[in-house]
Amino acid sequence: MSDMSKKVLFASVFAPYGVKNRYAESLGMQMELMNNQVTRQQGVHSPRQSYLSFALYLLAENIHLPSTVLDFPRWKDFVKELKKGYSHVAISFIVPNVLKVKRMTEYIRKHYSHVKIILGGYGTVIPNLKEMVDYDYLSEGEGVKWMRQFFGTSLDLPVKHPILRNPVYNYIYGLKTKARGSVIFPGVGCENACKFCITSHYFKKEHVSLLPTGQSVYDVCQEANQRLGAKTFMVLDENFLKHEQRARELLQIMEKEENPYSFVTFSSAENIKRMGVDFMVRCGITRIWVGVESKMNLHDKTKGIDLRALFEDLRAHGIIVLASTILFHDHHDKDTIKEEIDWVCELDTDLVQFMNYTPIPTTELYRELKEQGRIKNIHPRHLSGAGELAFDHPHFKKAKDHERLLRKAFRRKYLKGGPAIARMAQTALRGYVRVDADYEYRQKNSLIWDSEGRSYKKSDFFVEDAFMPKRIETMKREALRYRPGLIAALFFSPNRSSRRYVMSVIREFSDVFGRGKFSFKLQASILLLSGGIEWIRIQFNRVFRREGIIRQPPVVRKEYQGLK
Ligand code: B12
Ligand code: SF4
Repeated sequence: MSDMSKKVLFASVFAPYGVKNRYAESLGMQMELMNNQVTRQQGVHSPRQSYLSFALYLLAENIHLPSTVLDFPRWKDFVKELKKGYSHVAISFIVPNVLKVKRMTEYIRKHYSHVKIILGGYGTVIPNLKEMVDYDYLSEGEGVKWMRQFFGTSLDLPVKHPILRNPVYNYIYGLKTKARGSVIFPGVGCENACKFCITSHYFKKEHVSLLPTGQSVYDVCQEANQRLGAKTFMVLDENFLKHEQRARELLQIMEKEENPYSFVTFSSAENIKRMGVDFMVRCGITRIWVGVESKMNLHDKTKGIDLRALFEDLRAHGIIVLASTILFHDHHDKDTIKEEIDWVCELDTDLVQFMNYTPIPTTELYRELKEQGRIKNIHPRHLSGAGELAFDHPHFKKAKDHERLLRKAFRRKYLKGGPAIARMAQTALRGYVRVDADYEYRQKNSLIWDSEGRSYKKSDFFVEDAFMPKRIETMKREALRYRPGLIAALFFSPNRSSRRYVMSVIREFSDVFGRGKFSFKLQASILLLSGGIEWIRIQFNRVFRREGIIRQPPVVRKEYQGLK
């Protein structure tokens, strides 16, 4: 087949998501992060966001052939798209969506027998995939290199990063707001090799760099800023701060250009500690996802670290902390699992992700449990981390308990900590106040930023820090963005302690910014009203035994001419 006759369709699995049917489950399968896995059980307070299937756009940008990305298609969109004529269909999928892929490939085989089918993504780890799904090629691990090799695109070309608006949608208290950010994926995989971690094992316990330098990350920020006006970025790199040189260079360029972008990213506790909170604030990290996993400190990344103190320090400097933890370790029984949940809640982070321990094929955990004969015969469609355990647990045998305790953990965090939105508002506000005061102090006392030592040090003469006022301005804006939602947070609070807490945050805002202008009061009233409508809709959904409103991302279709 000549290049002239080749055209690739890159597709995600078809909608609906988070709806139980012949092809997938509802539990844990919404196309949303916050509502599905982080602020679950927070009802009307849960921010609602959906993200694109990033790999598709990245792959389409990096081959020399023409292609189309079809993201979130409904079945009829997929069928219609195939009629446009493709030589290859490349599908990205994760394990629990395997039956959707099966349906897609069966349809292609039946109606377009000449089309070659390529599968990629984490779903490819399913051991007996070939018995379930009929495909031609399987791409395991990093996909850009694989695709370029497969289609004969030069491997010497630098990776072209897609410029994408993120999230796809954004609702706060039921009100649709404009998405303003973008997304960057500087690398995939992680060297830490925690035994349960599929994102490490999938890339052979290595980190594969896509944007290796601070300059290359900054260039993507610049392009996204020019094309979309984006100033904030979700950075999908498992351990962003581990790559010290890149992070430092990124900060140096932002300082030189006096152009402070902000980032939401992931890092392990050891790397946060190493890089330090001062560095993170300067670099504009506004939210960090940290795996704490268990109070038993089973993983090297948390050993010897006082997590509570670390998180307190981060929050005091305006960095919102999302701690993720695993339920149903072997050492968990009906008492210790509660202690573990309480321990995570007491870490007092803004957000917590709870997930059931899930042995995904190819991980060390899977191998260990397999050797012990403890892997249960559960269909991959159930491997979402929110349902029945896929292994025989010494103390929890009933599937109902696996679901129930996970749900309870989310509820506990909500009832103890109050709405996440109020906590994030408080962190952003306190950070702005603190960082501003620290800046004033440093300027008065001639303390200057030492890039090498990643800390402030005394200088013999005064040096103006022209960058920090700009950074502080972004922090102020961030804090103010949360403020209008606080009245709704108060009104829909679940209990008296939550109401008291939200009220204290409202007062803190008034102390810093005064009572607020008319526009703020109008926004707060609108959110209260839209929150009320959302609340009624949630109750209505509960009548039908759904946890809440299940939203679907819109179909996204994008054509690519091919890399020149
Ligand atoms: C963003 C994300 C989401 C978004 C999904 C956005 C979307 N439209 O799909 C949200 C938050 C909605 C989400 C939801 C879920 N997710 Co999710 N998610 C991620 C996350 C954090 C990043 C994925 C990403 O985009 N990375 C950036 C891109 C560039 O990298 P990549 O996807 O790895 O792609 C590279 C290669 O894998 C490969 N590749 C990928 N696809 C293809 C296709 C082809 C044809 C080829 C050649 C190559 C290829 O090439 C790419 C470049 O190298 C990963 C964890 C992680 N850090 O990777 C989890 C992850 C993918 N999610 C996972 C899971 C389980 C879920 C959920 C079930 C909920 C949950 N329990 O976590 C739901 C399911 C939703 C659904 N209905 O499908 C698991 C998958 C495990 C598995 N083995 O299947 C992961 C790995 C998290 C984890 N550690 O458990 N998720
Ligand atoms: S540090 Fe995080 S990303 Fe890295 S291997 Fe451990 S769990 Fe996975």
